[in-house]
Amino acid sequence: MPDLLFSCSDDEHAAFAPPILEACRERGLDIRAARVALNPAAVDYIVFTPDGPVSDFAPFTGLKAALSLWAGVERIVGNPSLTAPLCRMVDPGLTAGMVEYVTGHVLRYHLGLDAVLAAQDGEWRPGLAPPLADHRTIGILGLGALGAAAGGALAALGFRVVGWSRRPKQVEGLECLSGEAGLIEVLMRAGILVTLLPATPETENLLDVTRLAVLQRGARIINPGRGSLIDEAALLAALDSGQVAHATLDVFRTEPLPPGHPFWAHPNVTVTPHIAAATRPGSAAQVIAENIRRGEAGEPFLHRVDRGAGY
Ligand code: NDP
Ligand code: OXD
Repeated sequence: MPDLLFSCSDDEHAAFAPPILEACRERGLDIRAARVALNPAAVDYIVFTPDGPVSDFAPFTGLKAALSLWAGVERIVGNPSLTAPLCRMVDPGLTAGMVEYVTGHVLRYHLGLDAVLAAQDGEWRPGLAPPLADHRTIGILGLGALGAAAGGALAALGFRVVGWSRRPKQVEGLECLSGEAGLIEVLMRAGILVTLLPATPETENLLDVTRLAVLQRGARIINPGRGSLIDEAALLAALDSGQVAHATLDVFRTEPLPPGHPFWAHPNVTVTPHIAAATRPGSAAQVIAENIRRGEAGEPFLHRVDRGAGY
């Protein structure tokens, strides 16, 4: 009988433990689950979030895998005490949420919704119809589970979508680029830029003063990836100069975003509190249970993190 330890917050435990145990039962897995490991050496799997108590994995000598409830694993991937496989979360529910967040904020910019709402002042102004989607190029940095899904949804709406990834790849409906030259081309062409990259040493400050300057003047940025992708001072300067017309930011170097942070009061910044896409218990439970089944059957895990690449 595999032993499962939940190392997450109390709220996460309350939301995720019942559907995970149910999904395990559906797979014929009889699981012994605990909040506290009385015998760490007997634990087979740890359901992990950075909000939980476990940060030293050394006592878990029999661990078969750490199963992250989060998609982003930057707070665990470099942990030297974790030698067992690490699997990140790829959850259809989370992906659907990200598609909706990105599509909604792209459409806000595309349709000029802020100006539309502000212009209801009694004066009839015809002739201000926005361009159609096929006149707008959206850049997506990161073509993984989330970037590819968001890009696909935007392409289905008619937008021209040009994406960028570490390795060359093909995503239906998208123009896909890679490498430094590919990045510069995406930045030059994107009227709206969406950043869905993981936080790694390579992506730290990817959007710095030089690369922000490559964007079309008046470009918009939507960042539901990680705060570390953008040099904050460079972004604030680009917003002040009009090089970047507006930014919608969901993730930050420090979370919660401190009350005095300039992003809060900036007229051209929309702050959302890391809500772009939550892991959904029902669908995520299937992913966790499937990985436990695979571990018990000696099959390869789903969504295993490449520790060298950092995601
Ligand atoms: P994936 O691992 O599936 O995809 C990551 C993408 O980034 C891949 O296309 C990868 O390239 C690319 N990439 C990684 N490093 C580089 C690099 N150095 N240069 C160019 N491209 C690079 O991740 P997901 O799509 O599932 O998630 C992306 C991120 O979204 C997460 O890491 C997390 O930070 C964030 N997130 C935010 C949430 C929120 O609510 N705000 C919710 C969930 C996730 P390649 O294809 O070649 O591997
Ligand atoms: C995640 C997140 O990584 O919520 O899952 O940001």
